[in-house]
Amino acid sequence: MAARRLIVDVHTHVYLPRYANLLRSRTSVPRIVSAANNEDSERLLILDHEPSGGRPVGAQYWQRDEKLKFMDMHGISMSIVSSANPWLDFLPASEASKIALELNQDLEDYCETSPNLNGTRLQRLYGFGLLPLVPEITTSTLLETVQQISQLPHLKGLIMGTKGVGKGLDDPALDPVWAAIERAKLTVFLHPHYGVGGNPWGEVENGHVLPLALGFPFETTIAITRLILSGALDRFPSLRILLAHSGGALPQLSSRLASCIHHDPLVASRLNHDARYYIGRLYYDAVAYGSEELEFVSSAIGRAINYSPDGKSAVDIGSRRMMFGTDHPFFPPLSATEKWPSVTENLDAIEGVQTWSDGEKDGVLGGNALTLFDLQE
Ligand code: 5CU
Repeated sequence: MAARRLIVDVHTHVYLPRYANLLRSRTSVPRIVSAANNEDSERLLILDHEPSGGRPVGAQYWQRDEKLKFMDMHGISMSIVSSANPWLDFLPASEASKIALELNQDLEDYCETSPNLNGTRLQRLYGFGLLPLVPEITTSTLLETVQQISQLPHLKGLIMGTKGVGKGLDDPALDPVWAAIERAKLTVFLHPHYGVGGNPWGEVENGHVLPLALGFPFETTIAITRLILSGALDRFPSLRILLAHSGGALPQLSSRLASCIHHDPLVASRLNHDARYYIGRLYYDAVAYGSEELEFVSSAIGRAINYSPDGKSAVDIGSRRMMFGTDHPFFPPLSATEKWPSVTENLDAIEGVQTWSDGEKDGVLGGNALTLFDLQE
């Protein structure tokens, strides 16, 4: 019988009970509303123009047992769980700083008390903490929160949106935060929430398709490109950033980006490397739903070695920087089915990459995450 592969999900979310209660207490978006004071009828409103009063939400979004059941159903051994968007973006600084500390401790408890991975000292759940990244927060508060996360043994990084403290990820005010994250060897999971543009170039209603399929990945693309253009990846050469949705359009546009930089002395003078080098400095989830897309991303990552001056800080095997994810509890099946198509499509996509060896597929399914998050038995 073939050995069962170890599968680690690096893109899986939770609204911790404390956060869900915060959303329930609100009268404007983001919020959870209940039509009849009954948990089954709750609806989530987080994006602009949620259809028909929001989407149904329930235990999948907050209960740990449901996460573990979902993992068991899909053969997922371990998950690195992160709070779902929009995190604390809508809170004033004083509230955001307090609840960030509380949520980080809640997530540590959620992971620490999770079952062991069979026959090992590892747990099945680890987490990404969060920072109170809102306007008017002080740098010292951000640094204290980085410190808190680094001392919680089951938190291996932090999830971050694209706004920084209101001026984007290329805001020089964030430099001490990047430095602290780098020192603590935490991984930043960069994730979108706002999308790009509401309804440019058309007016026809398309539900959530445009914001989720295009707006989310384009938002990530712009945010990480700004960070690259600021020279931050040169200033913080060991900073680890994991990009949601396989890096959006960044791998596809990286040669065009390199050419535009080359023609613009303002930016070119800021950077130590060709833009294609930085593609190999980043990590990517494998939430792309297609083998061809995964293969392309891994080849763009692998190409970075050609632009690496010392051959050290980039990998030539691009798949080593890619990791399986599900986006649970989002994209549930539309009708009763045993497994979620959003998960099986991503598993099939990894299996179907023609140029990856079995060892590379094992890496993307789980081994690469164990290495990145230092989860050795
Ligand atoms: O379906 C959605 O709205 C989402 C979301 O908000 N966040 C996410 O990570 N995936 C899907």
